[in-house]
Amino acid sequence: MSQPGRSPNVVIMYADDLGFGDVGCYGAGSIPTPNIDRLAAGGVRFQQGFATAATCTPSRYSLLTGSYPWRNPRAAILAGDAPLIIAPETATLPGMFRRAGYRTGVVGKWHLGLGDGALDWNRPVGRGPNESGFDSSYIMAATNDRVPCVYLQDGRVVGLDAADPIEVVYGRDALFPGELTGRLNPELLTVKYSHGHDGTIVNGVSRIGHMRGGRAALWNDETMAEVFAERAVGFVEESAGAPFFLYYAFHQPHVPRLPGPRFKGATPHGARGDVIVEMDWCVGRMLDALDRLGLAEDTIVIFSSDNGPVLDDGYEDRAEELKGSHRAAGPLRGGKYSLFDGGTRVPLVLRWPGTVEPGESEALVSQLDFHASFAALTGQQLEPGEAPDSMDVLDALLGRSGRGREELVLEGVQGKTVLRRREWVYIPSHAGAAVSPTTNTELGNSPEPQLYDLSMDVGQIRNLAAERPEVVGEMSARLREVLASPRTRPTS
Ligand code: NG6
Ligand code: CA
Repeated sequence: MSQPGRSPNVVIMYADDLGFGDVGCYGAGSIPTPNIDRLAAGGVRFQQGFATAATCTPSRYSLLTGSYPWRNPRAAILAGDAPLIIAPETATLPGMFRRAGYRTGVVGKWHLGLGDGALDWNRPVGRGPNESGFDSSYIMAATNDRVPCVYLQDGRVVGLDAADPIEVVYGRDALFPGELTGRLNPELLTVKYSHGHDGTIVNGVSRIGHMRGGRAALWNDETMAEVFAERAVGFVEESAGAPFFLYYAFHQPHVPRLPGPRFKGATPHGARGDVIVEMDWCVGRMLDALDRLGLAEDTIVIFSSDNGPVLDDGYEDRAEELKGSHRAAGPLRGGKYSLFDGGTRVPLVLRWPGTVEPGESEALVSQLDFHASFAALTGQQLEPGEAPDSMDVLDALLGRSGRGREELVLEGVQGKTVLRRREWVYIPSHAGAAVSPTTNTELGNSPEPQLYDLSMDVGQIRNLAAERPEVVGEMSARLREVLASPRTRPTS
């Protein structure tokens, strides 16, 4: 039977490629993030909060469906014109909130695909956020480095001039006649690319993919933070009075990093640091709005990131050169794309003033668990097959218990997985480069199995696989079992 539920508003603010060490409350000394720090000071700061994967689309898929990403072969970094990867019958996190009587909205980065293939951007694009449980949406389709560089509101491109239709095509050689690209017109670039990103030039920056037309609808990278903040705050203002769920997905600090003028020079680390300060300002806008509307005590605010950090992700913005002593992943090894913890262990803060005691938690929790946990909070039973891997760790999320999960599967890239169990991390033998030649990230691939004891080796330096073959044997059998099972949440 359902328990009588509560219905606080829930706002999830979700950074893109922000590392475990990238904000003040997680140890960054040279990137001022007063708003995220204020959020953390009033809430629970998790030391072991995880995204499910080391890249965006898989992590977001898990956040919104309560399923591990490796269950869906299409949950991999998507092109900007990819079809929606959330199947129509899938129960989603916003759908669950909607069932509980919430108004639901998404603002910011989507990157889960739109439509069913062969998209026409000049008409309603078909299936997307509004068909996945959100009552309203104001998004970018994919990433800020992928075309089309336009906003979509409730499935329509914003500000499109019918006389200048948009066309989008992916494929390196699929140039439109006369199109200006990074590859052929590098003299036009204000930010140069270091790898990939040699397609259509928009605002002096070449992107992945090719587009033409839609000129009146093109976004301005330097005002994107304000545009999304405006919409996110607007959603809260319009919803005040009924419970709401807002998924506010930032574009920072993903490449290309183009802060608004007032954030340029905010840190000694160049654009990467500066856009983190800009993102912090966005967090502040949201917290201020909740205060102004008298909603702070009725609202659970979560801040987290979709995957770990990367410095050079394809543009020459000097992130590596200017990093100084800043360690984007903090004490963790690896970063975005990595099987090591730097790929998936991210800042995770939850605040609910008056209900949740501020503090720090060592509980192992995953973004995967929001679905079952908030279903429990709002007094709902999950339907059969709903959120099959999401666990109710509400007590841990609300800081009432130090016990979260016992085990968690983590994904690097391309469905390569790792098993975390209590203090142990087991990384099976995986083919591929040890270090990415383009991003310079330690990927965690090795022909040898790896085993780390995080209780004494948070940096995953000392491989204990040879010393502890019995742990390797158990964990490898368990990982195979989990990967083969249709659900990992116990049914009772
Ligand atoms: C990679 C891009 C990278 C980034 C990533 C997706 C190249 C060479 N690299 O393919 O720049 O866009 O995809 O990032 O094109 S994510 O955070 O959305 O997963
Ligand atoms: Ca990301």
